[in-house]
Amino acid sequence: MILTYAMIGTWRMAHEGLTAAMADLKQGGRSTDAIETAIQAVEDYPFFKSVGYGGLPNQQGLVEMDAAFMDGDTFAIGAVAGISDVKNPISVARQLSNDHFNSFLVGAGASQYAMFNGFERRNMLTERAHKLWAKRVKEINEKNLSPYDGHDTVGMISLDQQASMAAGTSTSGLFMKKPGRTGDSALSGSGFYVDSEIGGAAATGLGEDLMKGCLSYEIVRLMGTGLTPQQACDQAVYPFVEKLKKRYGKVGEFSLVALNAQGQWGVATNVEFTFSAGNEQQAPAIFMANPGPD
Ligand code: SD4
Repeated sequence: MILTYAMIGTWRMAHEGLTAAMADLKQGGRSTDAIETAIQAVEDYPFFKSVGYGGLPNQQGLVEMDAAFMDGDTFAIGAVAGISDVKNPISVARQLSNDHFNSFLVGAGASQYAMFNGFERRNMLTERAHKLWAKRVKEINEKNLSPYDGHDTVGMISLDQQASMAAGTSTSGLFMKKPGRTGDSALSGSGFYVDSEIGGAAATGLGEDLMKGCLSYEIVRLMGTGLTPQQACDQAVYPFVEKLKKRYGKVGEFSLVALNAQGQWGVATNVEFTFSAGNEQQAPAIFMANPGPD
């Protein structure tokens, strides 16, 4: 059966934005708008500590964010990495997707673009995030710990009633990262990918390892051979996790979500993982996925 609209998003934090965006999809809203508004809601909420306002700062106490937007009809992509002082990185990424040149901007160039193009500026460091950062700095110094602890991305895929799909991601990246460090979330094929004729996928987890496998693209490619989203997630993710363990010696946390052009979804993860999803048949809900393969 063909389901006419659907969305999936990583983590519990996706749920409210996704639920509101799905109500628009039900009324005939477009996937591109659904992705932007749903991710904006996550960016704006101060207590999601790894995305947008209230996000986890880098080593120097500055919130540097990565975000990307992809239109599954045209393959247009816009992305920013290491952007700061901008309220909604996803909206900057979406606007950049309209340009054939200069569609992926980093660091000061990305922040300047946002400023010159009238995007709302905001100091994204909340008091709470600053306290977490100061506590972590103290712990690292006292106990000689690895600084890298804590990171999550909101990644979403959407299908609308016109059969158009879109994808987006947004994150403040790895807590205590070095200034300028970029993960997978802004990288096409690694953090996200979508083709309206097939489906889309998005990732969350340790970007340094996720980008070794280009797993979002691989999931879409496998769905294109006729696999269901769940089969494609299983076949792309678990063998690669094993390969990395064997050949690289270790592997970070990986969770990927996928949605196909029929509105069915799938998930693969090597940690306990929550996600939000819904389609025409099923109201948006929060699901829990256990580390696989089963
Ligand atoms: C990154 N993939 O910057 C992001 C962070 C993340 O769960 O998703 N963590 O590496």
